[in-house]
Amino acid sequence: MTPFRDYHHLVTTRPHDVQQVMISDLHLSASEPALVQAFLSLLSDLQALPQLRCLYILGDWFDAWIGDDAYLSLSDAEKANHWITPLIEQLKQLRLQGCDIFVMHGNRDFLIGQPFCNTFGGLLIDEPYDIQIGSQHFRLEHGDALCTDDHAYQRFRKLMRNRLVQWYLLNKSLEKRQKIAAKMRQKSKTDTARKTEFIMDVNEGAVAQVMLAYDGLLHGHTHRPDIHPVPNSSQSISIKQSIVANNKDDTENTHKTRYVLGDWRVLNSGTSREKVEAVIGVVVAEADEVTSDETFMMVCYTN
Ligand code: LP5
Ligand code: MN
Repeated sequence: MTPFRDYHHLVTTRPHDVQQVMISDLHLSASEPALVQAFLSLLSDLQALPQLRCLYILGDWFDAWIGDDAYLSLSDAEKANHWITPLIEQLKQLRLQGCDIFVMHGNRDFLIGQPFCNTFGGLLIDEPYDIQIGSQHFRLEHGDALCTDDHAYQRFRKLMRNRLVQWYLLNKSLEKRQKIAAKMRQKSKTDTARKTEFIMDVNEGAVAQVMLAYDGLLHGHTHRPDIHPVPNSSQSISIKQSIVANNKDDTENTHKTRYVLGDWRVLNSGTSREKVEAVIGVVVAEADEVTSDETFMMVCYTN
């Protein structure tokens, strides 16, 4: 049974409670119109939420981003027919309604710049990004930096995040950049086919380390949506002592939580009505108005 709640339930029964929404790994491209449509549907749903104040896009919004100029340098006529333009229009509308839009880099779109985000009034944010949800301190990140067992990827990441390398790449023509991106995709495909699932997941030690200062960690990238309890290492010694002393395991209060957002999936690819599913994060106001607290939950969004 899925541990995630149904998103439309929230829209129809608790629209006034939804305050923030977190998504990642949409991998949007011209070649997957069903995903683009699903994102537009989500944006239209979000516009109907009166209390929504933040939308976070936590990386890999696009399947491959070769530079803002690929879109920004187009003529008005070209932009008018471009698949990205309706997204910008809907995001602009959401922004006008008072919702802040935060964009974080992923491993596919690390070249997104603030100039592109300016087209809809969004803000490019660095990872990790800290937010407070109720009494909980959350860390938001894409998730690829936590996959420390994937040494080949970490070397590639370090290179791609180097400012000088990015400057060098961005100074190449768009055609050349398209070719480089295609080569990278091809190499990544052959490499990932050979890597084990374990290597491509987050490293538990890396997670424990970054979570020392947080109550919750929220990331995407691994395409394994789930909710994981993480042992609270600062308390683990005293818990063990307490278990030994009292012969009772009071671990209930001793874990933090790692939430993994899902990638956006076309469920019935090739059919006339393709359905998309995505596990997203939602922050809702608690029913108790006295505390005016907020809670994070993972919900399944379908269109
Ligand atoms: O992407 P995904 O989820 O399948 O796999 C990732 C890791 N792969 C990547 C590489 C990207 O997919 C490449 C696409 C980027 C396109 C846009 C950028 C355009 C910028 C350039 C513009 C000029 O991130 C994969 C991980 C996996 O997640 C799980 O975590 O394992 O890592 C790899 O596969 C890395 C490889 O093992 C090593 C590096 C391959 C790239 C070599 C480049 C050769 C081309 C040079 C051309 C001059
Ligand atoms: Mn990713």
